[in-house]
Parts: sequence; C-alpha cells; structure tokens
Amino acid sequence: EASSGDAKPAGKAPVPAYAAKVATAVESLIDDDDNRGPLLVRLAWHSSGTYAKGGSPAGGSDGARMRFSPEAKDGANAGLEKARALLEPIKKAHPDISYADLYTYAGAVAIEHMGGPHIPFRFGRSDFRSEAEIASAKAAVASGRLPDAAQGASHIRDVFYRMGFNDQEIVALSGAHTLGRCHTDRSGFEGPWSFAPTTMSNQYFDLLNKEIEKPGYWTVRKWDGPKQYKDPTGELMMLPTDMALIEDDKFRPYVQLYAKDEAAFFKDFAAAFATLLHLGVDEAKLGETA
Ligand code: ZEM
Repeated sequence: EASSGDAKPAGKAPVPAYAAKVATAVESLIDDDDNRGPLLVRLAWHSSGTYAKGGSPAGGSDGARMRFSPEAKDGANAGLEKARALLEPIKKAHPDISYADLYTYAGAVAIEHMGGPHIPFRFGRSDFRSEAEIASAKAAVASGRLPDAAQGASHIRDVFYRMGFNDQEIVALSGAHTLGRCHTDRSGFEGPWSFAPTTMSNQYFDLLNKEIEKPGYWTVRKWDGPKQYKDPTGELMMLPTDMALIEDDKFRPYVQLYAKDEAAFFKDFAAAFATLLHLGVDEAKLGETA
C-alpha cells in the first residue's frame, strides 16, 4: 500500500457507458456474417502485435496507427481494411470510443461471442489523427514486427519474446487459429485450420496433437502457393509456424495440454489475449476492467 500524503489517489475511470452498446453492435455484425468474428480477432491481434518491450517506437494498440501508413499498407495487414470499414458505423454511432479501443475491444467481444472465454478489457487508448501526427511523434512502426508464417520456432520466439510473452503464452495465443481461415488474396495461404472456424474451442490443438499421436497426419500440400500443410481430408491447413509448435520440444507439451484440457486453454488464452490487447498502453490511461 502506497502512502498517499494529502493527495487522494485518482480513481480509475469507470467502464464507459457505451461499452455494452458497442458490444451489442459488434455481436450483431458477427451475427450477420460469421466470417467477421475471426477477422475482428485478427484486427485486434495485428493492432497490438507490433509491440516491442522497450522498443522505440513501442508499437502496440494505442494510437490506432493501422488507419494510416505505414501500417495501413503493411502486407501483413492485408484484408484488415475490411475489418476497419465494418467497425466504422459503430464508431459513428458511438463517437466517444477511440478507434484504438474499438479495434481491440471488438476482438475481445468476438472471442466471447464465438463461444470463447470472457476477455478482461480496459478502455482508455487514444488515437493518432493523421500519418503526419504519427511521424512527428516518431511512432511509426515499420513492417516486419508481425510474425512470418513461413518461418519456424526461433522466429516465433523472437517475435513473441519481444512482446514479453513466454512459451506457454505463445502456444495459448496460437489457439486463436481454431478460428477463421487463410485467404489467397490476403496472405497467399489458403483454407481453415479447424472444422468449426467460427466457434472458439481447442480444436486447433486437437488437430496438431494428431500429428504427435500419428506422425504423417499432416503432409505438405502440393500446390503453386506458399508451403502449407494439409490434413487427410484435404479440407484443413496448417502453416509452417503452426507445425513449429509440435516440432519444438518446449512448445509441444503445451499443445498436448490444451488438446486435452479446453478449460485450461480458455483460461490461459483469456489471460494472454487480454495482456496482448493492453501491451504498450500507459497504465495511467486505462480504466476499470470490463
Ligand atoms: Zn494468425 N494468421 N498468425 N493469429 N490469425 C492468419 C489468420 C488469423 C499468423 C499468421 O501468419 C496468420 C496469431 C498468430 C499468428 C488469427 C489470430 C491470431 C493468417 C491468414 C495468417 C497467414 C490471413 C488471411 O489470409 O486472411 C502467424 C505466423 C502467427 C504466429 C506465429 C495470433 C496470436 C492470433 C490471435 C490471438 C485469426 C483469428 C485469423 C483468421 C482471420 C480470418 O479472416 O479468418
């Protein structure tokens, strides 16, 4: 307990009144087209995943820099202009929410709405208003901070250790790939990771675990596109970075744990995803937890 002298400690801002309305609006976007849930999770992740602990610039979700160059034009963010456009009417209806809060909160709401755990979320991020403002604040994040799916375990560690995550958190976060799919016109890769890509579950780990139990379950797909793996049905895919989680001796035990124990996955995912969404945001700006 800090002694406070004369000054009464300033309380954290309460959860804003618009939070529940914004959540309902995000849920109805997803109800209209369930591909949007995974897309909004990817928007939240790419908004936040540029963070570098002690980095200059620090990156992370504060500032909503993805609306402007260079992040808007980063090839790693291809397709996310659709996610940002989807959220625009919600921003218009609730102008008090910052874009930076909206891009991250929508991902948290999407996870829960798709059957996943509640993601503890704190509002308080603010927005840059232009590319020039980002440049003059020396806050522009060059491309290359988000992970490259063609690489392996050491690259994954470079990227996620830079954000402050450990091996267990890396594996837990990767379970988001139960959701959604790859699009040839966005990343060059193709297809979904799971049979239920709009429902949050531990299926991604179950499917990776099949390779541990029956080596050769996943094989390299023969096609003109970038190297990816296919399952025996030919319907599902894994990226080289996904396969790295079972090739690496320190990642593999967490894949096995989460394949067996969905509750453990949900608990660890919720904690790590909440951490991710708040990386680099000044603690003093953040309000009460929703
Ligand atoms: Zn993903 N991700 N990701 N990811 N991701 C894609 C799609 C989605 C990697 C990656 O290269 C790709 C995390 C980690 C990593 C989601 C969430 C999270 C796609 C396909 C690629 C290529 C994009 C496309 O073509 O549309 C790599 C290399 C990662 C780490 C090593 C983490 C962490 C995530 C959240 C916690 C989601 C939900 C999607 C699906 C998007 C959609 O539109 O369906």
